Amino acid sequence: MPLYLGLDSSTQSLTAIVIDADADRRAIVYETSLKFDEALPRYGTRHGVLPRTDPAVAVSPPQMWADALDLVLGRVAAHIDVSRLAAISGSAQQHGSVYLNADAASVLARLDPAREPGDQLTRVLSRPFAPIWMDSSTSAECAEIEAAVGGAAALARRTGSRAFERFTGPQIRKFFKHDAEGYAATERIHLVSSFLASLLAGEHAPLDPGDASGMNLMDLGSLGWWPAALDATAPDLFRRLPAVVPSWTVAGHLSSYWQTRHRLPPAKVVVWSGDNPCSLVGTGLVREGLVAISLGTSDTIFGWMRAPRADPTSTGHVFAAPIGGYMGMTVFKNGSLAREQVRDMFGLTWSGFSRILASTVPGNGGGMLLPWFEPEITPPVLRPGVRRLGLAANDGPANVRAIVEAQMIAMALHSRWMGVDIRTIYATGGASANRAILQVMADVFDADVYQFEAGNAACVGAALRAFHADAASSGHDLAWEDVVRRIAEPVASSRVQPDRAARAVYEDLIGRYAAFEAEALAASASSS
Ligand code: XUL
Repeated sequence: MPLYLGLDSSTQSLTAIVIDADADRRAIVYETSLKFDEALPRYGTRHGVLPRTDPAVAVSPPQMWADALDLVLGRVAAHIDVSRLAAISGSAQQHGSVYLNADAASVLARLDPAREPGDQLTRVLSRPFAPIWMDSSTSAECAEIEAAVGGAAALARRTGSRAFERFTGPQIRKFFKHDAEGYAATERIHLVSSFLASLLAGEHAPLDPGDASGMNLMDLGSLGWWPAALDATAPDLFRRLPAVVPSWTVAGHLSSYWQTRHRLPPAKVVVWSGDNPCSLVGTGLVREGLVAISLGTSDTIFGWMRAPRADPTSTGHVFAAPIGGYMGMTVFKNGSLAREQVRDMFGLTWSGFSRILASTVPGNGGGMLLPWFEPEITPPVLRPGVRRLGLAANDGPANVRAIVEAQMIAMALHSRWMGVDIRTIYATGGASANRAILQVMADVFDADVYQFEAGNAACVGAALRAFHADAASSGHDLAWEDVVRRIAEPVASSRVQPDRAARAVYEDLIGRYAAFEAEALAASASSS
């Protein structure tokens, strides 16, 4: 029976998950992961990002992602029966872009299998580094694009989001304005997802509508490029962008490079998507009324929606969903790295952090913090800085509880626009393994929280998308409920229930947090 491989190229790591989709034996049969900083130290990244002096700028080397793919595919080939590998798909951090010159097509088709891919790709990059989702350096371009298309609301109505600094359109415009020569030499602009799919297939791969929604360039209605947004972004952009195709499209087959290098078969390469759209599949959110929270480098909250419903507060996004329909989502930049900063400030291990969380009381005696270690996406904060109220900066236990409460309260507040009465939350991402964090989540949302067997729903979703597309390409249109069965189902025994006694505490704290946040935003607006 066939096997399906899902890959997830995230900010800090690359993961692979192989599933056996046989109806009776359906299960994850292999999983492996590497951290970019540790496995590929020659690229000099920290948490997957190149060291920076300006906190607004965040770039990564695309060659590092390519070499990571090589290492992980080597491991996969050594551990599974490769003759059964039918299809591969992937998930990638969203918004990041890779700029390739006119030599790319021939270089991709003729990589030397005796050598690693990264080094061979350097000469096809028309922009040496890829700006990634953590970049917040394009406020000027956001304003220009919004003005050119008739305002933020017009852009949001058409593309699903007002202009956001990390979105690819503003990033492309900045590149065009600051390096016109580099832009002129660019023949193709890929997202991380389509770049890695191209590398697998040995030819330029298209984009899926889910990841293309994170560019401020795609018309959510037609699922094609919106000419007004393209014109507002950079000249002659259409011919530089990949086509947008249905998420279950087979983009090609594993190229001869991988076949020779790792003795892999010419498996189908299914178009990749973004990590959040893939997580929608990997958490089995194939119907309305459910939400998932992903606790990773970014924290995100999302759910499927039948029709696009714009966020009147302009903080959230509507993306096309890789299963058809749409998804609503709100993204927080101060996720795992903010939790890690608090852990490190007080010299704790993760188990020490959890013990403190479990032994401190909900509401923290009223002490709060705003967790803006980095510039924040939701709510928009360009100048970072942690603000505390009724909380001593040197009180370790209180700060541990305050960071997690702040993150959960911010998620509860800024997901209200999605209009879901949240009774159940599916938790995924690295920190979803931490049940003390999930208890705070359950208490703040007053909802049941469930975990999954595999912590990386994006990667599971990519493998399931490969399975679905393989069937679709052979004329079998599988229902998504069947695709996700037994793999993207939460573990029933993992349920974390809300503590009823905490309810009144959080009702009060959420209101006070909202006021504290609004005050801090108003103060920073008046000082800028
Ligand atoms: C989504 C976003 C992040 C990245 C992280 O809009 O910016 O969740 O996808 O990988």
